[in-house]
Order: sequence, then C-alpha cells, then structure tokens
Amino acid sequence: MNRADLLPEPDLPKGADLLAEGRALASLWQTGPSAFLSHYNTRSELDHKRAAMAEGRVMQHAQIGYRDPGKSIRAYHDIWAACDAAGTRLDRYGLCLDWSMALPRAIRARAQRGTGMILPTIEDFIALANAAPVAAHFGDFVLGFPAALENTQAALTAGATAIGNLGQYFTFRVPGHDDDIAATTATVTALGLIAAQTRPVMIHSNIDDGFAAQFTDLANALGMILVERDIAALIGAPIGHAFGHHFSDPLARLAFQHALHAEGASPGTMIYGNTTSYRGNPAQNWAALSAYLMVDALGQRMHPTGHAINPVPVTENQRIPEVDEVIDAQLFAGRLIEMSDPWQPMIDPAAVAALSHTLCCGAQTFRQNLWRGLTEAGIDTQDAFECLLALRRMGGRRIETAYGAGTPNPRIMGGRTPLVPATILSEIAHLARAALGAHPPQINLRVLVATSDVHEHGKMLIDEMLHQIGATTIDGGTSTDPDKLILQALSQTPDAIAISTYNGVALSYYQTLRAGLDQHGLTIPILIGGRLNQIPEGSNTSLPQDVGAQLAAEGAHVCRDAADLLPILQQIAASKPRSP
Ligand code: B12
Repeated sequence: MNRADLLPEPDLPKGADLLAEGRALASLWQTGPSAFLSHYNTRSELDHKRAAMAEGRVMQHAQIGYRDPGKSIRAYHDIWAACDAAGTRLDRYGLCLDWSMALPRAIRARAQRGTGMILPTIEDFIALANAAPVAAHFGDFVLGFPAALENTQAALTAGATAIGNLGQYFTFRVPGHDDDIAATTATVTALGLIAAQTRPVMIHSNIDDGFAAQFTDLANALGMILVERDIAALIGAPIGHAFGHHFSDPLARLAFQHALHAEGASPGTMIYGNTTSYRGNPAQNWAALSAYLMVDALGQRMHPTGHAINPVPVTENQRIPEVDEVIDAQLFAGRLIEMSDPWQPMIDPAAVAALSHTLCCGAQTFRQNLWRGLTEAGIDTQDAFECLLALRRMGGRRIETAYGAGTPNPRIMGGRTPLVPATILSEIAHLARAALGAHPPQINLRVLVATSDVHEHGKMLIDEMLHQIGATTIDGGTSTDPDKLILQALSQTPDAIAISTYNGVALSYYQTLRAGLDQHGLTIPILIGGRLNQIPEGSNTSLPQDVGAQLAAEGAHVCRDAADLLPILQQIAASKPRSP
C-alpha cells in the first residue's frame, strides 16, 4: 500500500487546521446542562464512570431510538422511571439515530430513511436527553458522516458527554453519499470541538460497528482499539470503546474485557449485548441474554473497566424492541448483577489471564505493524485526517491481511492464522451446514450476491452455501446501491441476484432494483432475505412493517430462511434454457 493509491488527491485538508477550526467553535458550542449531570452533580459521564469503577458498581446501558421523537422522549423517561421504581439504576442510553440523520439538515428530507430516530432540531435533542437523569450517549450516525459537526453541536448542547461513533466512520455508508473526504473533514472538525470542551467529552467507538466485525482475529480487534486510542491522543480527547455484538465465546469475551483492563483502555462506554446469539424466539433468547450478561457482570466485578453492561431485549432479532421489553431486560440485568457476586470463584483466572495475554501481545504487534506500515506508505501519522482517511480507504480486510498479528496463511480468510479466532466464521459454517445438509446437490448457476447495507453475515452465509453447491458467486459488495448492481448485472449477466437486506428498506430497494433491470430488458430473478420490513412513508408508527407479501406480489423470491436458497435456485436452474 502506498500514498498514491490511498490518498491520491493533491490538496487534502490538514488535520491540524480542521482540529483548530473545531476548537475555535468551542467558544460558541459548549456542553449544556442535563438532567443526568445535575442529578449526579458530576462534570461528565467520564467522571461518573470513574466513580463507579472505584466503588465496584456495575453500570447498565439501554439502547433506544424510535422513529417518532415523541415516542423516544416518552421511552427515555418511562424506562428510567420503571427501573428506578424497582431499585435498578439505569446509567446511560445509547441513542439510535436513523441513518438519514447522517446527512446535513438541509438535504436530510430527501434522504432514504431507515428504521431509526429522526431528531429534526436541536430542541429535539435537548428534550430527549433531558427527559430523565440518564446519560445520553449519541453513539450512532454522528461522528463519521457528513453531518458530524452539526450533530455534535446538537448533542453537546443537549448535555451529552459521550459522542460516537468512530467505528461507524470506518465501515458504514449512507446510500448515495460516498464523499469520504467530506465525511472525514466534518468528523475531524467535530473531534476538534469535542477536544476543546470544558467538561471532558468522550469520543465513542464501537469496534463491532467498525473493523472488528470484519476481522477474523480478536487480537487485531484489540489492536484496532489501541490504534484508535493513539489517534484520540493526537486529537487530545478521551476515547471510550464498546465491543460485544459478535463476541459469542464466553472465555474470549471475558478475556477481551480483561485485556482492555490490562492495556488501560478504560473507561469504556459499554459492552454491547452478544446480539448475534439471538437466533430463537424470546424464551430461547433469554438463555443467550443470561449467558453473556453474567460474563459481562463478572468481568466488571473482577477487573472494572467502566463499561456499562447492555441487556438487549429478547425480541431484537424479530424487530425493534418495545418499551416494556426494554424495561424487562433492564430489571433482569439489575437482578443478575446482584446475583453475580458469588459466581466469581467459578471463574478460572489463570485461563482468562492467559488468553488476555495472547490478545495483548497480538494487539501490540498489530499496532506496531500498522503504524510502521502507514509510515512506510507515506502517510503522515501525526495528522488525524490522513490517518483516518487512509485506514478507511484500506478497509478491514486489507488491514488485517497486511498488518494482522497472526502468521501469514493465504489459504484462509483474513490471510493469516488468527491468534484468537473470531467466532462469526464458525457460526456461519454451522448455519450453512444446517441449511444445506451433508450432501447438497450441485447447481450450475452464476449468482450475483450483495447487501443493501452494512450487515454482511447474510451475504457471507449465501456465499458459503453457493460455494458448497458448486454455483459461481459474483461479488456485488456490501452497502451496494441498486444502480451499481444494475450496471454489474448488465455487464456480468448473472442467472440470479441474491440480496441480503436489514435496514428496513427491503421494499423500496427491491422496487428500484427490479424497475432498473426491467428498463434494460433484464428478467433476472431476484432472491431477497434478511429483515424484510420497512416503515411506510409518511407513517409515524415508529415500527417497521413486514413487506414479505408485497415483495412476493411484485415478483421477488422471498427468503425467510437460508434453507430457501436451494429450492429456489433449483427452480431457476430447471427453467434455464439449455445451451446447445
Ligand atoms: C450483527 C448485526 C449488526 C452488525 C453487522 C456486522 C456485519 N458486518 O455484518 C452491526 C453491529 C454493524 C450492526 C449495525 C446496525 N444494525 Co444491526 N444487527 C445485527 C444482528 C445482531 C444480526 C444480523 C445478522 O447478521 N444475522 C446473521 C444472519 C446470517 O442471520 P439472520 O439475520 O437470522 O438471517 C437468516 C435469514 O434471514 C437468512 N438470510 C439473510 N439474508 C438472506 C439473503 C438470502 C438471499 C437468503 C436466501 C437468505 C438470507 O439467513 C439466515 C439464516 O436463515 C441483528 C439482530 C439479530 N439478532 O438478528 C441486528 C439488526 C439487523 N440491526 C439492526 C439495525 C437497526 C442496525 C443499525 C441501523 C443500528 C444503528 N443505528 O447503528 C446498524 C446498521 C447501520 C447501517 N449503515 O447499515 C436492526 C434492523 C431493524 C429492522 N430492519 O427492523 C436489527 C434487527 C436489530 C434491531 N432489532 O434493532 N448490526
């Protein structure tokens, strides 16, 4: 990798100038008061976390964000009130903004909307974040996007002292807005503003939103946290990390948290729930919840890192959880934290420490490799703008192959033998086996596979299944807009297109793709799976509705399960004209 490939533009902005511009704005934009800050009489959430660490208190995090701001404000208050009445303290809310919020107000109305919360004005930010004495964490779609600066200004004014999400900067994209220089410029300016606040404000980064979801080695995921901490040091602001969605192995989960403690990478923001383990109905998901939450509570008791723990409601794999479901999960967590204390002797500290040591050694190797590599590539490693943009353009897969801690091994995904393998790969292999059986038939088809958004496990699963049935996969990429896919279909004429979609845009995405293909006379069948839902345009219901029936009526092959792939492809293969 070299500068000419990564940053070919001659006149890129200078990180120092952007940070200075952001710092200058601090005379106008300072962290406002909030119900949380005054209730706890604290300067910021960072201080609150440090106090909890010193007391040995395990903190709790809830994630909310309904399309309707009124409903979100009620939820902010009611969840806290119900927990408080039951003696459970809820410390913080992660606020799920919609991806259209990533765009500046002036153009937001025309943007494609997902399923998250839309806060049209600064007053809406203030009303939300002051509805109860719970720390507001603006963790989604603020830093990393074109509207980073104006959303940071709004979040600060509302009294938020944790703002993210650097992880999303590296991997998320908003359909139709690919100007990474504009996104980086807005982000670095916002970081300058954060660094110049009188109260300490934490930059937040969820590594499972970032490269950790793509890395095959957890040592590299820890290494990325260390690298982001180095970048935060350049900026001059504290940084708190989150991890957890993809950490399904309990020992690795506990060891990762231990390693953060060992590296002094604290206080962190939260440990996210192990949401990829939610594969069943609510009754089955309670088991997944208690399994990971006990690990997280014990981790905080044994080696406090200031991460709040996050009991994800058990309906989250079906839809966006309702208020009463969030309350149930929080009360469950409160009780579980109380009950976790006598479990400590059940843990083998030596096993945790040994794995943590492997993670730390690998992470330091990754960090050194990466900084050396960037320097050799001609990137100014003292310039936050250059570092961020170069890493984003490299992408997780290339970074891991080039700088990962494991020994090079071109035969395996990731290009290196992982020191501590990420579990998502074995989970996908397991799902593929379950969907296809031991001896699946072979099918001679060429299938273009893509995702509409950042969720790529569905695609990885389809790719794996196609491989097992001898079909040819054409990579349509992740977060691919329909127009790009249409061009690819024109040039590569696949026998079928398989889409995995999760962001609540299933119907509009399908309709745009189908209409574009039809326009070019392409009758290629489309298979679509994932979360087949959408919030109807103009609706204020806040909850997305299933659009499976409409998709089927408009000619899509609706896939509710990976096992649907095989019979549909068999049908397509049977109707394919035989070549002479
Ligand atoms: C992992 C995950 C993430 C990861 C994704 C990492 C990655 N690189 O892939 C991260 C943390 C980054 C993430 C981010 C977000 N996520 Co998410 N995420 C999930 C989660 C936990 C799992 C989804 C998944 O990958 N499953 C693995 C696949 C293999 O299994 P499956 O989903 O059960 O799919 C089955 C079938 O549907 C089928 N299938 C899937 N696709 C296809 C396609 C074809 C052709 C076929 C045949 C079959 C098929 O195969 C599977 C086996 O049968 C779900 C919740 C859950 N537990 O399901 C939320 C979820 C999908 N996410 C959600 C949301 C809202 C988001 C965010 C917008 C949150 C935010 N505000 O930041 C962002 C997305 C931002 C963006 N720009 O797009 C929502 C979607 C809401 C909705 N549409 O109703 C969910 C449902 C959580 C929730 N309840 O709120 N997420």
